[in-house]
Amino acid sequence: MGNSQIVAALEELADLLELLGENAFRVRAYRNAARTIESLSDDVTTLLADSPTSLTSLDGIGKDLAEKITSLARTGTLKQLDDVRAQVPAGVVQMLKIPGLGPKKVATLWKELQVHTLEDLQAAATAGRVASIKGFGKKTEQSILDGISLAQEAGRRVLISVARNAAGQIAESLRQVPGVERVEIAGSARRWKETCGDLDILAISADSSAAMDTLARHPLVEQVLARGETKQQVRLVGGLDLDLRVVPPESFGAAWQYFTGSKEHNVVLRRLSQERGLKLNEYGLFRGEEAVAGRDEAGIYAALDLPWIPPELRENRGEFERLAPIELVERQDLRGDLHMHTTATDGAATIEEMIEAAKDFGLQYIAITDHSKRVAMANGLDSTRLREHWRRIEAIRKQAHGIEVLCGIECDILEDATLDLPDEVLAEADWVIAVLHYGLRQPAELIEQRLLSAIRNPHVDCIGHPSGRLIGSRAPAEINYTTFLKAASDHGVMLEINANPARLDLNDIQAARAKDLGIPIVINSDSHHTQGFSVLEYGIHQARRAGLAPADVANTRSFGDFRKMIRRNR
Ligand code: DGT
Ligand code: CA
Ligand code: CA
Repeated sequence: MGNSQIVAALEELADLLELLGENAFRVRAYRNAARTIESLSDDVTTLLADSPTSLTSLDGIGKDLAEKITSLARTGTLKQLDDVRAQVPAGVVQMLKIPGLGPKKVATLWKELQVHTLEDLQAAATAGRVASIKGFGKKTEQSILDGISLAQEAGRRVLISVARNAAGQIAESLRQVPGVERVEIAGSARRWKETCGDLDILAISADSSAAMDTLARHPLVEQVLARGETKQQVRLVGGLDLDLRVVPPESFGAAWQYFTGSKEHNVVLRRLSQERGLKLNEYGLFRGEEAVAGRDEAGIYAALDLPWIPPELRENRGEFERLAPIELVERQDLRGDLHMHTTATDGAATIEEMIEAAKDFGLQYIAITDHSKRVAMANGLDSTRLREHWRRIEAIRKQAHGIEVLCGIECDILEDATLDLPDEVLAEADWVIAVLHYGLRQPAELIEQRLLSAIRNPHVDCIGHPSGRLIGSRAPAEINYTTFLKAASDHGVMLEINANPARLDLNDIQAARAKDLGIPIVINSDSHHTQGFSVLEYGIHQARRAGLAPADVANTRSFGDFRKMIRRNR
């Protein structure tokens, strides 16, 4: 077993023991050991090969733990883990994925209510039986109900960042294999869908078995699920599956098109083929026995009188009606980033460091937008601290060359629909993003009131991450997008696509509606450290999925032009 699998096994053991009521110190010892292994730069297997007793010299690892880790590293199994797994139903383990439920609470639910599955728990909560347990109120019961559907999804789909990362690493190592001519990512990861169910990779190779051997041995691969002549399916560490298909060069384009999907897009494409007396499948586009296209993707679209359609648009959401060549925004088009944090609130870098990092990233202008006071756990700014912060930014930006810096604020829209800072302070800003952080579960009418009153405030320039969702862990606020988008359009308020891969908020569908209404979109990183700008890529692809051209994205403009578009400057 590799280190990451050992870490996962120790974590699982700690969770299971805690569910079984094991002594808290023992449980913590396993978790600490997991952290220690996680931070090792060497493989445990290598350490053990050097010296069988080397593990006990590590922080917090005694003889007993060292034996367990050795067993995991050498045999991939641990008897104790198998024993405790047998004592805890799988459904109870799944309950740990419900946001806000730790092992202690789950153990209580399991014991008190005799629930063994998420469905059991859902039924118990619906019947009000959860709220009747000591330490669980009505509120907890409701949040359990909300969380169950998230828990049911968790583990099934991963964020696009996780998917692209894993697929990218694996594609890169396959490209190094002798005989491999070409490797490409397909499926939802190529379409940059916000979550992916599994990964799909295509290769052209004279020697498919060499490629498959390499995949089987890849450090990210936990298990080979199936292997044939042209197809291999593996499970990655963390549970994501990956399909590798080795295809001949003459049908690569057809295969890439087919396995990129989406299914819905492919259904239409097949119908268009049939209407022309052609047959389309993953081997090519055929008239009778004769292949009319298949080597490259563009050839297939061309044979059907279509422009090549960018993968992000292949969802059968109107892409077949767009006859002109499609121009979508690209990473290089982006010149500014209007949402980031510093050490003044919950960022990890100073104003100077963020400016320097933004410049290194190639940005021409930024806005520093720390939190307002309501976000107390992030040390949010009140009027006095905010004004001091702005004075500091003004002094620093005078010294900064080659980049423009706006004095901004990420201002909370409070639960009562007022803003977290007084108008006269907001009036002094260069740029105000208003956001919902708290009260996301309010009824739709209240959410609507909050968003509309923020938009009606003349000092608000932009609404940030409108729905507040965290993909897979926090449900979006219930927004009436019709009135929300109309108001933004009427008042000249920009809307953000927050590029954090767990947010991607606006989502693709709402961003497309915003475009139709002519609302300028800003794609922002929401960086909290100097490496944070790289997520802009995810925002760009979400914008592409929404069909946004460079002209639809305000921060593709020059600084001068962007500044003129800001509501307060018009
Ligand atoms: P995912 O994995 O759920 O995030 O989504 P995809 O789109 O990657 O779906 P997946 O992995 O099941 O299949 C990859 C592509 O292969 C899919 O987008 C389209 C194509 N495909 C798979 N099964 C079918 C099918 O039954 N009919 C058609 N037309 N295409 C299919
Ligand atoms: Ca897939
Ligand atoms: Ca697949």
